[in-house]
Amino acid sequence: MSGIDTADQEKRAEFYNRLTPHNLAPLWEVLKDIVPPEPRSKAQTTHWRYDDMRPLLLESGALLTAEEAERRVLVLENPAFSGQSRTTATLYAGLQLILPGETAPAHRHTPSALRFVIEGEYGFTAVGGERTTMRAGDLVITPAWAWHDHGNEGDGPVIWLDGLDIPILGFFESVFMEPYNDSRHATTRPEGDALARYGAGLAPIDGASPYGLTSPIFNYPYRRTRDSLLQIAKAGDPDPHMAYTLRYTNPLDGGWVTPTMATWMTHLPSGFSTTAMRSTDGMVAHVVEGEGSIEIDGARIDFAAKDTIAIPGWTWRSLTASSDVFLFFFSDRVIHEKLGFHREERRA
Ligand code: 1HN
Repeated sequence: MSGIDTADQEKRAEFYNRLTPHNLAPLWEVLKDIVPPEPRSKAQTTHWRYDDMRPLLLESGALLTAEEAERRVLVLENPAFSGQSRTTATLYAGLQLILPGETAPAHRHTPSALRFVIEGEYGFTAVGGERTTMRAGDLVITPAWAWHDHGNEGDGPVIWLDGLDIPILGFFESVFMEPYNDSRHATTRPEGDALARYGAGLAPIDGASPYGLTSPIFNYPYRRTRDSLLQIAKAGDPDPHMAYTLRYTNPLDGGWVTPTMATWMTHLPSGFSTTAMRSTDGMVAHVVEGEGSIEIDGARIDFAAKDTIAIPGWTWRSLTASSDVFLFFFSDRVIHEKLGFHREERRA
């Protein structure tokens, strides 16, 4: 409030002081901050280079086992939220390492999780009694409250990007977990069962969704995703803003694969640039293949394969590919849509 004289200001300040012991505060002093004309993300644009992270992650592998750590992960912590295990305002991401022969013990928790596989051949995740082998580029889902453990039956390190909705559930003070009574959950179905039942344009004629609000498919293989993107690239020009983009879907309802996190993949052919757009959802971008750059509110980041970038909500973003690029994204868009405040703008 400007243009008031000192005496009035002092009167008001004195009034505010008398409000405090009553646990009261004047809205008019903060109204413009708590409800601004445009969303203002507190998150910072942040770039994690795989070349920097990988040696540090492997160093952690010499310091403690996956069993000791329970989950041996380096959190991609946004500098705006130091110490809070947040990558964007609402999402958590981390790089997880499993060395040959190790087990990340079985447990379950209220947060939903996704894994985007970066390297390694013989890593696996078991979800609710079914195992899936984790190959580079695969999207693996662990639904809320489903038992899951991870292992590595190869002879090299297995590394993936974890994405969880922990800060969202944290806001609702609903984060909790339970350890399983054994390091691995018993296998009750053969590998590939879920993909056969739900991932072939088919679904069981009887029976409810086995994981409620989460997709019953828990591995979306990169081979299929990549093939689809290359196939649609044959059929027409890339969209000016989205290039070639397909979202991962829950086959039972056509919606997003988890109740909180939206996931999609974008392919930019070499030399293509997108026109700037912005949306309210904060996102994490991971470079699967290729090199290029992303401009976020005018600041340019040059990226290489396996890098990860935090993109705050409501920032203008545009992409340029200097080779054929494949980018994996996850964001809190599901929540924005469900609560009716998702907004998007595209520059002409
Ligand atoms: C978790 O359970 C996993 O299952 C990864 O691999 C990261 C971060 C916080 C809490 C639980 C996993 C996690 C996590």
